[in-house]
Amino acid sequence: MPESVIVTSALPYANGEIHLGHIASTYLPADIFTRFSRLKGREAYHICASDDFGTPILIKAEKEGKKPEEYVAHWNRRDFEDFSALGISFDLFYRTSSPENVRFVQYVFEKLKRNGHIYEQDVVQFYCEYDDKFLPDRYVVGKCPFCGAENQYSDLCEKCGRVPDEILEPKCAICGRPPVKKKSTHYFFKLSNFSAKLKDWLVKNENLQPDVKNYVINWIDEGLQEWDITRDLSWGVPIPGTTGKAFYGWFDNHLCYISTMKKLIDEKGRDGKKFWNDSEIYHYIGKDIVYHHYLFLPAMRLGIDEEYKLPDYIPTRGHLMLQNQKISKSRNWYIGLRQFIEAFPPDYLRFYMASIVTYSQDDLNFDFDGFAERINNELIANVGNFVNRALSFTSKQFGGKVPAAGELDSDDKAAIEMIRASVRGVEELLSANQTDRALKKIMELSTHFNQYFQKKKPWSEKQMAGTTLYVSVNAARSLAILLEPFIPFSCEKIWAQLNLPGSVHGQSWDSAAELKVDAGHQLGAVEPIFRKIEAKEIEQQKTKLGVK
Ligand code: B3M
Ligand code: ZN
Repeated sequence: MPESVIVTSALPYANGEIHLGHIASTYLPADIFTRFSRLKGREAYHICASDDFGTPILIKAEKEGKKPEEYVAHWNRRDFEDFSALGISFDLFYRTSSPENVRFVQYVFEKLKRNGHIYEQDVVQFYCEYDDKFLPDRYVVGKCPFCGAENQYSDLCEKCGRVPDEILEPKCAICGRPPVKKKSTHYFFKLSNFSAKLKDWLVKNENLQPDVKNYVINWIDEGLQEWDITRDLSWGVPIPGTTGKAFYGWFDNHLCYISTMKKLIDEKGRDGKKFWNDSEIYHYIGKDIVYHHYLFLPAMRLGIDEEYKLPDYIPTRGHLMLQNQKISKSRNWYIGLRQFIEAFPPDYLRFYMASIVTYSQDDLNFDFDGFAERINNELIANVGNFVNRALSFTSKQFGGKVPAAGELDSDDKAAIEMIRASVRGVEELLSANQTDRALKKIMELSTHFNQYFQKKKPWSEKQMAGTTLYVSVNAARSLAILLEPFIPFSCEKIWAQLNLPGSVHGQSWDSAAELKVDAGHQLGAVEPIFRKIEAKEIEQQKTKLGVK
C-alpha cells in the first residue's frame, strides 16, 4: 500500500449554495476517509475546487448583472466557508478557472490531438443574431416536444425529465427572440478509441464497486459515442487556435483534480506529478456522474499515455432524499448546509449522515425525526453518557487525578481486549469504505463500556473504583481517536477534557489500541460534551420546510 493518498471530492458548480444532498454521497465520506488516513500516519490530502465554467453559470451571472469571474469567486468563497464549518478538511479548495488548470487543460488537449484522439466536425447550432452569440445548451428555451411544457431548456425538460432532441418554438434565453441555425466547427474526442482499454481497466481494477462496473461495461458493449468537447462560448477554457470557442465543462473540470493536486505539491517544492503517480487515488462521487468518471476521465488519462495515473478507487454513492422526497432546488425542496449548521452542531449532521450512508448506489433518506433520535439516543445517550460519566467520576472521586489500576479481573481484561479488537475492526471497515458499519462498530464499543461501568459501579464498589476508572478514562481516549474522523469537533472537546497533549487530529490511530493515559494524570475541566435536541427544534425545522 502506498504511503500517500490523494482524495478528491466532486467539484461543486459555482452557482448556488451547498446543501445536505451534496454532503451525504461525497464530501463527508471523503473527509472521513482522509481523516482516518491521516491518523494512520499516511500522507493524505483532500482536495476540491469550484466548477466555474459552463452555460448555466454564465446565464446566472448575467441575470445578476455580474461578471462571471466575480460571480464564481463569490460561490467559491462561500462554498469553502460552508464546507469548513462542517469540518470538511480540504488541504486545498481551488477552482477550475485557475491559471494552472487552464494551462493543464490546453496541454492535455494538444497532446490528445497529437496522439490522434481529436477530430473536427461541423455541427449545426442555434445562434442569436440579435445577441450575436451561439446558444449552447441552456441558452435556448422552448416547448418540450414530449409533454408540451413551456419555457424548458433545450437540454432538459424539468417537467417530464426527458432530454428533447429538438425543442419546439425555440427562443434565445437572453433576449427572448427566436434564434437561427448556423454552422460551427467543433472538436470531438474519440472516446471509442478507448473502448477496449477502458473495459480492460474496469475488469482488472478490483477496487471499483462491482455493480457500477457492470453497467459501465454494458455502456461500452453498446458502443461509445464520440464526445463533442466544444462550446461556442467565451466563458470556459479557451480552445487553442480558435476564437470564441471554449471547452465543454466536463472536459476541463476533472482535469482540475490533477492541476490542483499538482499545485499543492509543487508549492511544497516537491514534484507534484511524481506524487500523483506514487499515491493511492480516490475520486469520491455521487452516482449521477458515473459516466464522466468511469469513462471520460480514465479515457483522457489513457489518451495522454497515462502521464498521470488512473484512479485506484471511485467511491460512488446514491442520492440523499429529504423526508422521502427527491431533493430539488427549483421546487425549493432542500436544506442549505449553512442554515442547518446554524441550527445544530456540525458534528450532529456528520454523525447522522455517517450512520445512514452505505457504500452503494442506494439512495438514502434524511428524516428529521430519525435525525433527532440518532443524536439523542445514540450519540448522546451512548457516547456522551459514557465519556461524561467516566471523566466526571474521576473528577469528583479522585480530584481529577487518574487513579492507578489494581489487579485486573476478567471484566477489565475483556474490556481492554475489546478496545484492541475494535481498533482493528474499525480500521478494516474504514479501509474498505464501509463508513456506516465502522461507526456502528465504534458504537458497540461505547455500549460495552456503558455496561462495564454500570456493572462495576465505581460509586459503591470503592475497592475496584480505581481500576474501573483507569480503564474507563483510557477507553474515553480511545473513543476520541476512533471517532475523530466522524465527529472531529466533539473529539477535540473530549481531548481537552482529558487534558492530553496536542490535538486529537494529530494522534496515531494505532495508539488507540493502547492504554496511554497514565495513573496520576490530571484531567481538565469536565462538562457535558453534547446538548440534547429538543422536540420543538425539530418542529421548527419541519415547519420551515413545510412538512407536518
Ligand atoms: N460539477 C457537479 C455535478 O454534476 C459537477 C461535478 C464535476 S466533478 C469533476 O454533480
Ligand atoms: Zn437573443
